[in-house]
Amino acid sequence: MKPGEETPPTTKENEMPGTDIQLDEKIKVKIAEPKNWKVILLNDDSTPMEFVISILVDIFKHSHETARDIMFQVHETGSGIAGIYSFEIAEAKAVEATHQARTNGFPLQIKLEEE
Ligand code: TYC
Repeated sequence: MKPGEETPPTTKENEMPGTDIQLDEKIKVKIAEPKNWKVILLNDDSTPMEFVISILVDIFKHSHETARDIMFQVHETGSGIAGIYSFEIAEAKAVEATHQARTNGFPLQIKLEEE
């Protein structure tokens, strides 16, 4: 505005243009919960039992007793759940466990499965 020019009357319209539009539709936003992922250990013939237990304790934060139970579950049935996490955490733990296995020369296989 120029100096001395009269200010226009304040109305709702020129204060906040567009705010007098009324929407009579309700907008429903549905956001799905992100799925969790199971980290599954697979059995093999040569990864040592104690190594699998140490992975379950160190990376998946189980007690030694629970780790032993999970390891025997895998050994006896072919597979077992190490833990259930968001995809990013599941992937990071699977990568770390696989890396430790390969570094030690063991063929431990791990897969991720959506819940
Ligand atoms: N079957 C292995 C053995 O007898 C032990 C083992 C358990 C290997 C669990 C892998 O994910 C596994 N040494």
